[in-house]
Formats: sequence, C-alpha cells, structure tokens
Amino acid sequence: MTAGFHGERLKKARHHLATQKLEALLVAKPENRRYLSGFTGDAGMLLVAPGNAVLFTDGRYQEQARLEAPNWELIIYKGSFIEALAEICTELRLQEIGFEKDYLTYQQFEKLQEHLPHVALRPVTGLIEKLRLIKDVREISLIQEAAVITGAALWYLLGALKYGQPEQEVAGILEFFMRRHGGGLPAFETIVAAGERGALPHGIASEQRIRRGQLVVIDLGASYQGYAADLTRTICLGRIDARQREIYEVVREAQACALAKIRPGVRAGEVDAAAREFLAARGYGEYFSHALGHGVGLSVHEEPRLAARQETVLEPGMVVTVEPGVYLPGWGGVRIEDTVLIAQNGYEILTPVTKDLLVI
Ligand SMILES: [Mn+2]
Repeated sequence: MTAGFHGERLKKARHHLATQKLEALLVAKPENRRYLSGFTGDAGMLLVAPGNAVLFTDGRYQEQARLEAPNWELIIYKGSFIEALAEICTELRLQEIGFEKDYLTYQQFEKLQEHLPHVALRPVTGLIEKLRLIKDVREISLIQEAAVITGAALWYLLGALKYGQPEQEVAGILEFFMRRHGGGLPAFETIVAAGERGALPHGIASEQRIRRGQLVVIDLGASYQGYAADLTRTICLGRIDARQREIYEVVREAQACALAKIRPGVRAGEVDAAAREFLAARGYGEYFSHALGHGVGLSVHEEPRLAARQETVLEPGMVVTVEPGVYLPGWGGVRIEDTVLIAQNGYEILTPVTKDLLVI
C-alpha cells in the first residue's frame, strides 16, 4: 500500500520532469518531500532522477526513514548534506539538477554552486505543488478525518464556553480537544477574536476576555497525519443586536453564492467574484479584505487560490476553503469558512458544522 501510492506519485513526478526536460530535481520543501517519499522527519532532502530516488537525512532519522520510505535509496550524511549530494551527482553523472527556488535560501544556493561546479542548477517553482493540486483518495480521507476532528472541537466548545474566559483559554480548549481525538499539532495558530478584535482577520487568541453581547470569530484547524482542515464560525455570546445579525446573514449569503458556483470546469476567480460581487451589492465590498479561499492539503495554504482573476480551472479532487468575511474597524467582524472538496458534480462540504447563527 505504502509503496503503491508513493510509487505512483514518484512516477508522475518523473513524467513531469521529463516534460520540462529536466534531468533531476532536488526536493527540499518538507511537504513535497513527505508527499513523494512518505518520510516525515524534520531534516532531509530528496533527489529524484530517472533511475534513482534518493533520500538524504542524518543519523537521527535513520530508522524512521527506512520505515517510512522503504523504496528510497537512503543516504545518511555525517558532515554536510551537500558533500553527500555532490558525490551522488558525480556517481550518476548528472549535468543539471532543478532546485525549488521559493524554498532554498540564497546561502544554500551558493553552497550548491560551490560544491557542484560541474552541475548546472535550474530554478523551478511549483513543480511538485502542481501534482499536489489534485488529491488522491487516500489524501481526501485524511483531510476528511482532520475536518471531522475540527468540527467536533467546535461543537464541543459550544457546551464548554463561559463568559469571561480569555480568548487564549478558548483556543486551548479547542486545541486540547483536537489532540485528544487524534489530531497532531494544530494546522495553524488558532484564531479566537472577540468583539472589536474580530475586525482583525488573523487576530490570534489574546489575553482579552470574551464578554456577553460580543461576536466571536473562531478559526481553527486540526492536522491529521500531516493533512490540514480549516474551519471558521462566528458565534454570539448571550444576546445579539440587529446589526450583528444583519452582517452575519450577509456573510452567510455571500458564502452560499460562492458555493453555488463551485463545480469542475469553473475558474477559481469566478468563485471569488460571486461572493465579492454579492458583498459589494450589499454595501460591504470594501470590508471583505482578503481572498475568498485557498487550497488545503499537506499545507494549510496551498494552490489553488480562490482569488480575483485566478485562472485555475477547478477539477474533481481539489480541496479548497470558502471563507468570505466582513471586517468593520472598531466594531468587529464575521467570517464563515468551510473546507470543501470539488466533486464530479459539484462540491462536498467536509467541515460538518451548522451555519445557523449560534447565540450561546
Ligand atoms: Mn482559511
């Protein structure tokens, strides 16, 4: 099984290299490394060549690498990784290797140049990420599991929330629940933003206490075996006024407009536009200050972006967030977000939590 799907991914990567007329690729980005090889350690690099698949790591990960990536040729380097790489390049007579230009540091690049004087270095971007755009069935089931843990944490919180709790404590309740139910580290720092702080789209939990009458934006995501989920709900404590209710309903309708657009063949930008035009027509256009959504997988933010003018065409197997929001400085904010799978005939929401206005 393990060899099966990783073998399939490696095959696709090699095919991709061939179409780019690239002899070999050095894979440094942790998510890409994990995607291709299954190796989950903190340190290591892959070299993908037509006849070789090499995993370089250090002594701490020897046993783990053998277990997780049994079909990769394992090289445990002692001193410097680059010296080990230089040896392999000579052995395989490689003339050119690609490197991930949006990940490798300039210093690492300089060292590669220094130690591989006879190898041309070609910067590439998004090569393995392109493969990761469409999730296979195993990936979808892992994202689904992360989404279920995330949704359950929010449901649990609704019963556990008390007036006067600091935002940080609320975040801690959510994170502990997710870990207790099989989640790894949270996929990102949990956002709990009450009252005026809700106007900060990325207002991570602070020491401020949540009070009756406040809207609270709660944005959380479990990870499960490396895969992320992403969910936001905005709830109200104790009582709600007419304006809070109006803005909540506007955001909820904006999300419904965007979801109604989603199906294979539609461009990402059109989905963004559906929510954006609806909010503009209702007078909230300038208060929706970010993109509608992003891909979710081994990274919590990856391709495709659901943003203005994005030409990517949606395909079955993509997983994206749909998260319109309205943020009014000095007042607060509302965001509603689901993680959504693009399906053959439309879409499937993976984050199973009601969007009815919750007044706790
Ligand atoms: Mn998100």
